Amino acid sequence: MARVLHTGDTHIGFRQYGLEERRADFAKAFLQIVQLARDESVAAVIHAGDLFEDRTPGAEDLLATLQGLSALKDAGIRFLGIVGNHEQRRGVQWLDLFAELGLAVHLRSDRPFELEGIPIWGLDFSGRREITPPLCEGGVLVCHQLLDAVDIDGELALEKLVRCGARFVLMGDYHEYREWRERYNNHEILITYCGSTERWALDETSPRGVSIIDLSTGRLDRRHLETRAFFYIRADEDPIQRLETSPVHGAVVVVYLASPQWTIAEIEKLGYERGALAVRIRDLRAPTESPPEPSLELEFGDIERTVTEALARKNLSPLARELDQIIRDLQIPDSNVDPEVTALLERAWRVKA
Ligand SMILES: [Mn+2]
Repeated sequence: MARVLHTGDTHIGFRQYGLEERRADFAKAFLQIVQLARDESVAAVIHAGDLFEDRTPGAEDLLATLQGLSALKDAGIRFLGIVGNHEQRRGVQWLDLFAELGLAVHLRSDRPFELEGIPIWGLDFSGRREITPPLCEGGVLVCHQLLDAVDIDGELALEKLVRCGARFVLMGDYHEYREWRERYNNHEILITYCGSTERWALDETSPRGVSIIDLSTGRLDRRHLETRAFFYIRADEDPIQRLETSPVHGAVVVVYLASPQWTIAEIEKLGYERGALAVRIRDLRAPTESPPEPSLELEFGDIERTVTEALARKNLSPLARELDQIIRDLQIPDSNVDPEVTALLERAWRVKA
């Protein structure tokens, strides 16, 4: 009886809102999953890509990852993974490094890995429009792509995926948990997204979790993850009153602001006074002729941090953030910025907000 834990989109190393606390949160969520896998005595953790936020995780991110992978190995639990768009490199992948250390298996599309007699194929993220899943007769396929069933711009058709012959398709890339049961050639096929493990974007409002899947019976159970509190204030609520009467200490406060009755500055100020970790305003008000309101959060002295925080407030697309990262990375010589940016654009032809 092979039970596996399906996770993905852990985005370790994401310094969300320019905060070290958030960076630590993403690593903590991964270690929580490791503990869960041990408690559940699963045969394997299947990671469907975007283990890291980008191609260049820091030493503390790698340390936490190695600690997690070692703890799995000590418990006799396999870590089977594929490469997502966020961490994908041109040459050797981080996953290959972990495989070399005996801590992971990089699943392949040309030959399956056998887990208790069940063949498991993997397909790394591909930026090509025409994706042909391998034939996975009676087994498991792990991939990191956007299905047309969740996004009209999705590059992979659900209908086409069903024909790969797998009994289970375990997916990453889309950050919400989804599950479809389809029939093909008189077999049931389970296609599922596990969802991200920490809130990577403000609109990821539902609770985060992972899936425990029994590959013999097809049963899927969700397990809840304890993640950073996000406190949402709707556009039809009074943000000042809500902040004054709610426990927001340590939380990320997200305010949808539709009324000109309040200023961004006063909401931010109150949120921080109440001990919020971060205050994020989604300004839904109609743009006016007046210049944009200045924000409280201006710090001088550390220009790099100031720029990072200013950019973090911009709701930039992942692609824009990656571009910024390449341009500001002191380890990339100026002469390499051009080819690095070109390579990034070639790879990331699709942009998700
Ligand atoms: Mn992702």
